[in-house]
Parts: sequence; structure tokens; C-alpha cells
Amino acid sequence: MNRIITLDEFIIKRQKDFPFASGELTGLLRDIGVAAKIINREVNRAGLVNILGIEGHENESGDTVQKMDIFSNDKMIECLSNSGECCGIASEENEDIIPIENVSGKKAKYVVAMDPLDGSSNIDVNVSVGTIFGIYRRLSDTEVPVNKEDFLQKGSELVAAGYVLYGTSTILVYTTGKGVNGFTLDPSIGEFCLSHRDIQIPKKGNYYSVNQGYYSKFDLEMRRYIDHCADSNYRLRYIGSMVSDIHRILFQGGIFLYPNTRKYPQGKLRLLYECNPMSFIVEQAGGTAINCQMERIMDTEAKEIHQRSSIAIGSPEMLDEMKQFVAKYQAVV
Ligand code: AHM
Ligand code: MG
Repeated sequence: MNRIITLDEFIIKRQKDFPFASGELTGLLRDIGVAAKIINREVNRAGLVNILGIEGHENESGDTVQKMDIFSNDKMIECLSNSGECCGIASEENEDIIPIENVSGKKAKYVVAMDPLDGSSNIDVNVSVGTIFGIYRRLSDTEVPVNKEDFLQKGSELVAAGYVLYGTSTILVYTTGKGVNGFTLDPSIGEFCLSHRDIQIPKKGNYYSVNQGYYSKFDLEMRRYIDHCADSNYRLRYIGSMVSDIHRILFQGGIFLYPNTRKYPQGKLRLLYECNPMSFIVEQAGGTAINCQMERIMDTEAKEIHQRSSIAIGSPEMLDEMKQFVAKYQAVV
């Protein structure tokens, strides 16, 4: 039997990949791992919690039962605030950034952008959801509180990014820019264990993932490309939870699209909390991530923390094929 390697052990081993690492990033990733375990426990009990008491009522321990996305947000903030490795958080759930005070005199140099529970509308029907995070080095001086500029960095400046998928099993996938690794939670020992080493996305695949219900709202070139996917008998899969949809593609190959629509002219998904971290992971696994203007997502200027972006992400050869369709039909318009 192979020796089990836990997430904590792996992170510490990898610390030596960074010549001047002081262990802060290591600590931060561990904090996220702890938050993920707590969120996982609650996600798994979500149906039960509904039986025990609806939102706004007290549960058995006297706590007010919270909606899962608020609960996840609070837990992530709590775990990231406690150890002193993180000096600020930007969350999809909060309008403004959350500065974190120094803990025990530590001068933290990392900020975290996160979507604590992506696809949360799936919770009520027992379908997979996820947590997404991206870690940047702060730009401002460690003597002063963080500011928005610390978060308004390009995805190419990410130091680490990852996601947790609360699915049939719970898996944490992350990168620090040296490949992508996945850790499955073993509930019997309460540890994330290395299960997917050096993940490589297939160069091509036959899955396409898009909300086909918005077809008529997409630009012509996207409609033509989606027609091509259907004509080619690519398999359509759309869970409505970005983490789950991209997780499938990361392992089986394919393309995930959330183009701009009339309702969301810039696209719906958030650059900082969703598009950049998932792009870093997919690129590190050998994939491609661009917006519908055919620009690399990770080169996008971030102007506001809740900025939206269109996205096309997945297997490199499928992305190349999509680009050809876009070039051809943009020329027609
Ligand atoms: P959320 O962060 O509010 O959960 O929204 C993001 C989710 C993604 O996970 C998913 O890909 C997309 O929204 C689904 O949107 P739609 O229902 O418009 O297809
Ligand atoms: Mg989201």
C-alpha cells in the first residue's frame, strides 16, 4: 500500500520549492484546509440542518442557523484571521475588502480573494458546490492596513490558488505555480490525503459545458461555436457550479464557457474570486483560459474587486478550435 501523504505534510515539503519561504504561505494554505473541513462538515449536514431548524431559528447548540454561503464566508474569514498569515480578504460575499489586524506581532504579507461557496443555489438540491481562493502578495507596506490596490492585481501575480469541491467525495486542488495537486478528504481520519499528483488536463476532450438556455443571448460567434460542439457530438454537461464543471474538464478534457450575455455584457463570473484562480489552476495543468475577447484571463487589468469577466477555459486544443470559430465569424459580422 502506498504511504498516505496528508495535505499538511505535502505543503510543508513543498515549502523548500521557494528559496526564501518563511512558512507564511504554508500556514495560510493549512488555514484554508482547516476551513474547508469545517465547511465540508456543514455542507454534508445541510439537509439535516434544514430538519433541525430553518434559517433564523436556533439550532440544538443555541447558534442561529445560517445560510450555507454566509456560514462558509464566516468560517473562511475566521480561519484566515486567526493565524496571522493573512492581512486582508476580498470575498464575493462582502461589498468591501476586510483588513485583518496583525496577530501576535506578525506582519502578514498575503491577501486572499475568495468565493467561499460557489454555486450555492445547488445546496438545496444536494448538488456539488465549491470554495475558490486566490492568494496574492500584498503591494502596500506591512506597517499600514491593506487597501483595495492590494487586491487589484492581475491573475498572473497570483502566488497560489485552489478550490475545494464538496462532491461525492471532497477534494482540495491547489497550485503554487509548480503544477497542480489534488487531495481527497478521508472522513475517517479527517485529513486531506494526496490522491491526484501533478494533474494534467487532457489536450482535447469531448465535453462542453455552458448554460445552453442563454444560447439566444450569446454573440453570433459563440452561437456558431456551440453549434459546432453539438454537431460534433461533444457531450453537454452543465452542473451550474463552476468548480464542479471545471473539475470534470480538468480530469476528462473539454471546455467550460460562460460568455457575455445581454444581461451580463461583461460576463457573469467574477474575475478575482472565480476566473483568475480557476485560470491559474487550469493553466498550471496545461490548459488555456481566455475571455470572449480572446485575451488571456490572467492578463486582465483588475479595476474593481467585484469585476466580472466572460470566460472560456479548458483543454488547449478545444480552446484553439474555439478561437478559430470566433475569428471566422467575427469577420462575418
Ligand atoms: P455564485 O457565485 O453566485 O454561486 O454564481 C456562480 C455560479 C457558477 O458556479 C456557475 O458556473 C454559474 O454561477 C451558473 O450561473 P447560471 O445559473 O447563470 O448558468
Ligand atoms: Mg461564485
